[in-house]
Amino acid sequence: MFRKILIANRGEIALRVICACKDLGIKTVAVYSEADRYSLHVRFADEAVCIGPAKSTRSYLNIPAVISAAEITNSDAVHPGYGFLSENAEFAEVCQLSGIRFIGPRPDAIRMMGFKQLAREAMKKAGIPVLPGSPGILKDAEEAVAIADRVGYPVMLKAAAGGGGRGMRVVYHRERLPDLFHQAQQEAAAAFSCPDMYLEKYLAGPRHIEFQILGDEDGNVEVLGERECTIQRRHQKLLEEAPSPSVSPQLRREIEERLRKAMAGVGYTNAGTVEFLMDERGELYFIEVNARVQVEHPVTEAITGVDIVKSQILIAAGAKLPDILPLPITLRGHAIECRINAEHPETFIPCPGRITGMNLPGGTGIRVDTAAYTDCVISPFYDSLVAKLVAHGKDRAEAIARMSRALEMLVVEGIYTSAPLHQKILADADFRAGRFNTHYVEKFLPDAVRNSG
Ligand code: MV4
Repeated sequence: MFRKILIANRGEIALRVICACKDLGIKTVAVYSEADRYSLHVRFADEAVCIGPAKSTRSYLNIPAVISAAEITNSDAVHPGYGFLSENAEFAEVCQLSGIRFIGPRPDAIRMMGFKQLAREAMKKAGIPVLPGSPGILKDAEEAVAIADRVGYPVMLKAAAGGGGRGMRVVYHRERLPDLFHQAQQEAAAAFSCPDMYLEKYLAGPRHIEFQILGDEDGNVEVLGERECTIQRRHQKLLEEAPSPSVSPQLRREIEERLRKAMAGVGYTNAGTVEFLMDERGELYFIEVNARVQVEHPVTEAITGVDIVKSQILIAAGAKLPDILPLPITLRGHAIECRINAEHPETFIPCPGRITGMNLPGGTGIRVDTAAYTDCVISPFYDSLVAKLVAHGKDRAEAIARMSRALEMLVVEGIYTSAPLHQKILADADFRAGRFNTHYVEKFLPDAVRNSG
């Protein structure tokens, strides 16, 4: 087992990893930027190393700085959290070459999942349903037109190295395709240093559903059910739940069975998330794999009783899934997460600043993951997540009731937060009935904002 783990992250996820390490009796090393000197991950880790200025490219994304911190502290392993270096195959490689265990998938698996078209081909070959589209990377705009004619419009052009919505274009008309192809290609080249594009049939107003995977180095893969992540705006998830109100036990069993084989087939290890889109008919189509622990992992922890971060650490240390998981995995009740962001309630523009006073809710069925405290500063340099409220209940109605109660008892003074929007969503009849798609949040926004956004 590891003696000491360096956490290459900040905020609530750094604290989350520290908690898992403390539970396992493992020493922790925090790294921090000059802006994070007074952050809780620095305070609660056993050791802390400053790795550079506030700008993340010079600190949390600075591979030599992170590796040096691991070396001078004699750390056995690095946990990357989410974001920053978590899906950087080169970083994972440098860790291994420096004799530091990277707590995540192997570099080649991270690389494959980063090339979305490669992942798509591999999943298709393994029997996972994908949307009709190009068989590989598009050679040029002419080939794109030929394939789009076959697939039928609308189609979506996607950057092979993309993700999070950048380098994507929806194409409704044949005549517009060459132009949009070149636009998307240029955006992709600028953003990811890779102009490769592929295309898929476009699904209008889908639901976004993702399955949680754990794999060990013996080739065992387990699926911990799915999360419903449809409630989002501009590719920022706002509220997630597990299980999805629109996945039947039969569909879950079917997808889980295929995913176990497919992910074992590509030799996937550690934690990962397989994302799907669901159409109006309730069919699921693979879109991409996230090779990291995700922000919304606590809803899966609530309904499975599995500590996902602890599992990541044990897997990286060589543990086998049958020895660390309560198999077979069973789902208990329903969980909801609300991401409380520092942002203006109407424009969704980040509103960093000092929190002058706060009360965090608790009580039966409530978990709060946060690194915020009274007098802390939500920095403009990083994401605007202030806290994750997680409610667990025997069913969806009880989880909703507990979340509403938690939101009422949440106080954050000195900054604006998204909490009022969450209250509106939880009170909405469509949300309560499970009637929503990816366009759902737009209806809560004032017309002026909706039109300009
Ligand atoms: C799509 C799609 C419709 N059809 N692919 C957005 C981010 C990236 N991970 C994939 N995304 C989408 N891919 C096809 N073929 C619609 C989206 C999409 C979306 C997906 C999930 C959640 C929110 C979304 C918001 C806009 C677009």
